[in-house]
Amino acid sequence: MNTRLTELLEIQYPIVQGGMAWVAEHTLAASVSEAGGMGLIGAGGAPASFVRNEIRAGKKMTDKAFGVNIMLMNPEADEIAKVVIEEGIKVVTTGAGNPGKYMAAWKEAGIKVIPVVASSAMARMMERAGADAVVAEGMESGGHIGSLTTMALVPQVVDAVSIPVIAAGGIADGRGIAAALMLGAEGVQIGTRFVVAKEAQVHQNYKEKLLKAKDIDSEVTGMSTGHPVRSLRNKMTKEYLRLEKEGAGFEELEKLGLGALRKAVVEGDVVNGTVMAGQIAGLIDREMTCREMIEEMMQQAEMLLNKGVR
Ligand code: TUI
Repeated sequence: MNTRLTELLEIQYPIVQGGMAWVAEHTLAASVSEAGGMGLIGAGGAPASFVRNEIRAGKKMTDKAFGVNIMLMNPEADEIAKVVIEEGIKVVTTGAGNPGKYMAAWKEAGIKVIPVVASSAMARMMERAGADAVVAEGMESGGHIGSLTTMALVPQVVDAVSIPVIAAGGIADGRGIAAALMLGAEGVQIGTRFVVAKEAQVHQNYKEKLLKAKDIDSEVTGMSTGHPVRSLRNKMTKEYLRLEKEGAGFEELEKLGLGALRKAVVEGDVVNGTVMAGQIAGLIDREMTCREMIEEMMQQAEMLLNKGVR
């Protein structure tokens, strides 16, 4: 399937992998790119040196291009912005902020820049700043979220800009991909489903919690701090929400959140850690390789788009 996005990124399928902190390491990124999508290493909250090592490890696994997602609240975002240039990365997506100040240097280096946006105003601003495409990410997504749903956000962003739009949030199968294309998107970003990819170096406890999750099992914490985060309900989210209700301060809440994602993804503590996942987790019930996932999703999407029936 060809869209302006597949042309822009020179990929076979219009599927971009979410830049998930801790989860999106070089093995996952290389596997998604090898399977014909655009894999990404998620910088998350990691130091620039860690990101550089991940990039180098990814290059050893594949000759295909993969990108880097830069979470802009990372204290080392400025250094990571330089690392992607030095390492010859061709695609950068950004999250949780405005990447405007890096845009000129990235464009100069020939990098395709794809900011994640949560509103049409932000999409327009990014287009003016030189973005090559945008990811319109709805609040069905896991992790840090905006306030609009994918269904409402995507067509409004599509109308607001003329660059390609990538839909994200709540997409994990061919039906979601077909629906996103119907809304005017030219590609999709998929996160939650790739967490349970066979290649994903994620603790088995995390994968199992996600595989068992039902549609109503995610919760949004951090509304009061201005950093809303969607994750699967557990002791951690209950405690966080209780503290928020009691009016706990920003510092106390941030302290509770700090390191909690790593605790779940790497150490497998899915009770006290943060198990970020999107609302579509309920649809995902088995581990598959990235290639199996991508081929199954694209086959289903193409059948729906060609025939208009399920
Ligand atoms: O960034 C994400 N998802 C993330 S980042 C993350 S790491 C983290 N861990 C704990 C607390 C906070 C973050 C986990 N998941 N998605 C992309 C995204 N970006 N969603 C929403 C936005 C966004 C929101 C507001 C982008 C820009 C924006 O406004 C920009 C501005 O500053 O004007």
